[in-house]
Amino acid sequence: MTFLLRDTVNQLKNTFPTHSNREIDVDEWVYSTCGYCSVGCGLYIGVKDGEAVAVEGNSDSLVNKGKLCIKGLYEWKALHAPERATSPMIRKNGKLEPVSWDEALSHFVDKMQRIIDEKGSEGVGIYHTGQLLLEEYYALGKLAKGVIGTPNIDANTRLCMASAVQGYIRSFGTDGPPGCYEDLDQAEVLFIIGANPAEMHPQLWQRILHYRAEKKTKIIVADPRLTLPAQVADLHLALRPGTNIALLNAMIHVLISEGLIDLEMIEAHTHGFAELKALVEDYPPERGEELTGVPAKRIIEAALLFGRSATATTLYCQGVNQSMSATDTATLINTLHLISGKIGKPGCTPFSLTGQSTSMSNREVGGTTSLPGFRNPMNPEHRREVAEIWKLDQEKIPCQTNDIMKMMALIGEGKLDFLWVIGTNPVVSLPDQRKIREYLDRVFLVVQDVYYPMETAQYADIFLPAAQWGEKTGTYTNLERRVNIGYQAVKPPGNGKSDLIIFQEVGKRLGEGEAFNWNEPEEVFNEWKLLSKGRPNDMSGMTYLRLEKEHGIRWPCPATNHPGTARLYTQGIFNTFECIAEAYGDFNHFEGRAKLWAVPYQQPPEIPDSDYPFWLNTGSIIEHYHTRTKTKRIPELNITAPEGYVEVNPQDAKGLQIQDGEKVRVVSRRGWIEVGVRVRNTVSPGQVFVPFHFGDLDPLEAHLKQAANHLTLNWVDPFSKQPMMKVSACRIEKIRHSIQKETL
Ligand SMILES: Nc1nc2c(c(=O)[nH]1)N[C@H]1C(S)=C(S)[C@@H](COP(=O)(O)OP(=O)(O)OC[C@H]3O[C@@H](n4cnc5c(=O)[nH]c(N)nc54)[C@H](O)[C@@H]3O)O[C@H]1N2
Ligand SMILES: Nc1nc2c(c(=O)[nH]1)N[C@H]1C(S)=C(S)[C@@H](COP(=O)(O)OP(=O)(O)OC[C@H]3O[C@@H](n4cnc5c(=O)[nH]c(N)nc54)[C@H](O)[C@@H]3O)O[C@H]1N2
Ligand code: SF4
Ligand SMILES: [Mo]
Repeated sequence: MTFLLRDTVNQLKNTFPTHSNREIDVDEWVYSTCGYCSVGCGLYIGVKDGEAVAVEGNSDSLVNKGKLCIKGLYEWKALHAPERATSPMIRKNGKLEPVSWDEALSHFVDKMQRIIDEKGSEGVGIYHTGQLLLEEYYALGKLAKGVIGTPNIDANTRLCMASAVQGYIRSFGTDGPPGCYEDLDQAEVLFIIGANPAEMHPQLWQRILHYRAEKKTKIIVADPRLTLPAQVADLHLALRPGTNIALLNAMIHVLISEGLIDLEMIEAHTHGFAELKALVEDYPPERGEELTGVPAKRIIEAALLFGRSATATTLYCQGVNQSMSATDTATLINTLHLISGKIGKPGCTPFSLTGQSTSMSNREVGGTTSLPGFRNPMNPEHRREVAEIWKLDQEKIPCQTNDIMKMMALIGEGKLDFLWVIGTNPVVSLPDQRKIREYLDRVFLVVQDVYYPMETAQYADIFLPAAQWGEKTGTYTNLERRVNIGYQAVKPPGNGKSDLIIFQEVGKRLGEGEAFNWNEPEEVFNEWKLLSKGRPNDMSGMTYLRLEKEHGIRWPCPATNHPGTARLYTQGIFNTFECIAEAYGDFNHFEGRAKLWAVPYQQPPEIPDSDYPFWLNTGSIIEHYHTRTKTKRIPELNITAPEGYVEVNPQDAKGLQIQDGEKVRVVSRRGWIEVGVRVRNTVSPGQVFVPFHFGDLDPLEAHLKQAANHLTLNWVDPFSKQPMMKVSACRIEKIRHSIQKETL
């Protein structure tokens, strides 16, 4: 128990509101938005003699009211690291050598053009991120789909939000979280399934705790681990990994049998109730218990708490999106809210927690599967509208795009020869690393990042140094659809250029100078606004000035005197009209009704057995952000978690005869890692948890073998193509005949 307490204290300390920085001597405070998580905290960057020296929370921000978590507070330090990339590089004689921008981009475009001539545009792939600015995704989408015309474009949002997006589309016709932060304040019940906001969305969690103290909000947490939210919840449902569907079906069974549903809503605004009712008849709470391991009486208690409350909001994140039946789970969460009438009104919404600071922006402007404005790439009218504003050839725009795991397979098959990786680090973050590294070795690779060295650059043929957060101007959409602005505070080091400028230069070199001829980021925003007009995510009433003055505006905002929109679907009219919907599917014919999905439980493709007896769960911790390119360089963050580790339950540690701090080997069917053990009762017996942040190809860490994704499964959700990183099987091996080093 002592360890649990120590962790809890650390976590609380880390999420504590910041003190004021205003006494720091600066020349200027520049209005901006946090570049880490999707909560979207408003802040100012303090600049002294042209350098960032501090960050201060924006006390007028409606999101965070001046508070920041420890990551946001120290974000300015990420700009200063000695490993900031300052020059383009080309691999010569096996080594990346500095070259001019002209040489790097000429080589880049020549090589790309040669591959297009040989294999068609399908020979080229682009894999980007959730961490650029809206304007940059817009420009990149235009370049990839309107100029290059490749179907091979995807982003790390595939690993993150793809299932939530597909869930929204399949339930409501288009993407977009229906609710807003006020719903968290007002809900009588918060159902947190597969999310750990205390560590991952810290200021949102502070807000939840604040209103809970006032309003006695009841909290239900469904998570296999005893996370901080689970520790303070009224009800913790410690379900077996991969069993979300079984839990939700059993809860819906109780709601229907107890009559805790909204028949008026169901009849007037939805389709598919009969199928749902028939399916959940097979999921009485006792069957729920059998499949999930959660006692039937707890499942009933959770359903009654949810069903009897006047208002309830469900928060979910990677424990849904990266778990078994991910898209189905997202649709079932939407279904739960639809049948209970808990949507489109205060305190009531299904709410996907987005991950990165601008992954919503990427979704909005069509950076991956869709076209700008949540348009359907299969719909000829939507394609025509986009091509018209782009002034580019409609025929080039791909009807369908490939996800990153498919792109990797195409490299393996010799069909994709050129890959441009922008703002993501797949050599740490993609599953089944052995194969990923083989593929990256084979392909002609361009890496565009802000640090060098970094893991993926080990495989690069060309490296392009980019400007990062604080060094460029543009917009960020947070997880409640609030668009905010961040202004450039300082210059990028050396010869670094903003991603936007790099995309413009590539567009010009490909002969489409006119289409990329913007002088300022706001000109890009203005072009995008034309495409957003009349769409569900209409931003045509926004200007940079308004965004700053009003501390962000939530879409839709169709006119310059429109205040923005707190909640979607308040009239029960959904976007399932064929002319609006973001994809084709049977829901297209529902003419404004939402679709209720009936989905059976399916067992994960890999479960523990005698060779690999433990459930392997991977995820994030508060100290680090993703692959740590920023956070490992910030001592205040790195100090409590400098190396990879595995959490093991005390009972299992005893059985395996391993001690806290001992280094062990964690082995799966795909690979192994060697990391220190943290003996914790935050994980249940039979389960282990490995944070995915740690890599092993940065020269500083090359002696370690610690990337969780050596272990994970290459298995994607059939609808969203999102890899399932939360559920697989492993074993723990004691390392014998070696000196045990205390790493923790
Ligand atoms: N400090 C920090 N904050 C971050 C990030 C970061 O790297 N560091 N990343 C940001 C990004 S991009 C993202 S996507 C979010 C991620 O935020 P979260 O999704 O909240 O974090 P995870 O740790 O990935 O997973 C959440 C929980 O899902 C649980 N889980 C695993 N399997 C299952 C299951 O089958 N069912 C259920 N119900 N639960 C399960 C895990 O035990 C874990 O506690 O955080 C964002 N915020
Ligand atoms: N096993 C397992 N794997 C996971 C997860 C998990 O829970 N378990 N979580 C997944 C999730 S939710 C996510 S979101 C992914 C994240 O995985 P990645 O996208 O690989 O993680 P990051 O470290 O954020 O990579 C961003 C890169 O962009 C660089 N960068 C930062 N700002 C800029 C910029 O402005 N321009 C450019 N060009 N580069 C920039 C950074 O230095 C960094 O190298 O990992 C996924 N992988
Ligand atoms: S909660 Fe998220 S947005 Fe706010 S300061 Fe922390 S990392 Fe940044
Ligand atoms: Mo994410």
